[in-house]
Amino acid sequence: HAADAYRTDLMTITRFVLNEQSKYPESRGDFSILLSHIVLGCKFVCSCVNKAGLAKLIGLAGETNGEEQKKLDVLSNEVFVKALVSSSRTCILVSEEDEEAIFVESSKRGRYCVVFDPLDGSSNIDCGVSIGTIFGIYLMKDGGEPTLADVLQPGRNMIAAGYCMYGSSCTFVLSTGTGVNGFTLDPSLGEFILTHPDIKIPKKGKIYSVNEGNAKNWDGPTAKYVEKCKFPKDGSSPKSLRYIGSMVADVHRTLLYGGVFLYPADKKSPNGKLRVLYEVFPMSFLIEQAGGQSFTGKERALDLVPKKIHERSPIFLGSYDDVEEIIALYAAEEKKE
Ligand code: P6P
Repeated sequence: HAADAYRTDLMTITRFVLNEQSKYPESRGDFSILLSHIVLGCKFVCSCVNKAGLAKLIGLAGETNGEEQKKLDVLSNEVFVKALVSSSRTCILVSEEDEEAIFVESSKRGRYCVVFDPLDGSSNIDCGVSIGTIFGIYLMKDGGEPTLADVLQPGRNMIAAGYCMYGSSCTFVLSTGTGVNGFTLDPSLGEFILTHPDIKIPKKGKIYSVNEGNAKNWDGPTAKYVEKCKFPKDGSSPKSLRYIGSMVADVHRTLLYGGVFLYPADKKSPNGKLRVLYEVFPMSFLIEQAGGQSFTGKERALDLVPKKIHERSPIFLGSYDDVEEIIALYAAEEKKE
């Protein structure tokens, strides 16, 4: 029985990636080494986040108990930057926490460019809501000196993307371009074990996920779509609203249960709120690899070509058929103009 097999034949993330690598005989194992450093960072952050609740008592990261302690998102960022640099497989890092891109010193340089949000949704830590690390990986465009052009590539050029969600369990979801797989941390082993092989998002879902508090500022197509979710005209049941306000948690639910997650543009923020490189692209990559789609209101999200490393974009991602309805509403609006 499959479950028994895994129970004794532990498919760890390391083994899984090495299996993947064996499909590319010319591969020198660089990606496996890079990923193992990302996984190390996630294990460390998982351990800190789980203690965050205790921090008030024992003054761990994120809380001040007299002397200044680093905030958890700053600490997480330092852990990931140091882990990625020490892998000697990266040349540029873009972090949500750093205004400027980090160019790795030449003696420690590799071919990969990693864009990441070390602790997305960190404002939710104090109330125990799930938060996460989100990352995307590009190969540098061509040899020679790394430049910003190596990270200002469309999302479709990513070779891998994933997130690690720190919630009731620590779940690592990864795609290297051939489907999506989920791994759960077994704290007793300190290993991520394959628990969600070959994740596929349902073609249509019963959930919509958006911050309804912004409804006053939505454009026509978004307002029309949400209205349709609440008051369907075809006699079908209304969709349920689920909004956690932590992108990793909302996207993880969408990936597993189906439905659609929206962070639309609005009058106050014409490009929405979420960042292209390390929120929109990695989540869009995963959703497409799981059979869904992701749209910006104008185009396929992965076709966007970023001009700045922290630029934002509206995002509508999830079940293929649900996003198709949103695309049709924006197309109809386009025709009117
Ligand atoms: P709002 C968290 O701050 C975050 O960056 C994402 O994780 C989340 O999806 C979004 O912002 C929530 O934003 O405006 O609904 O609170």
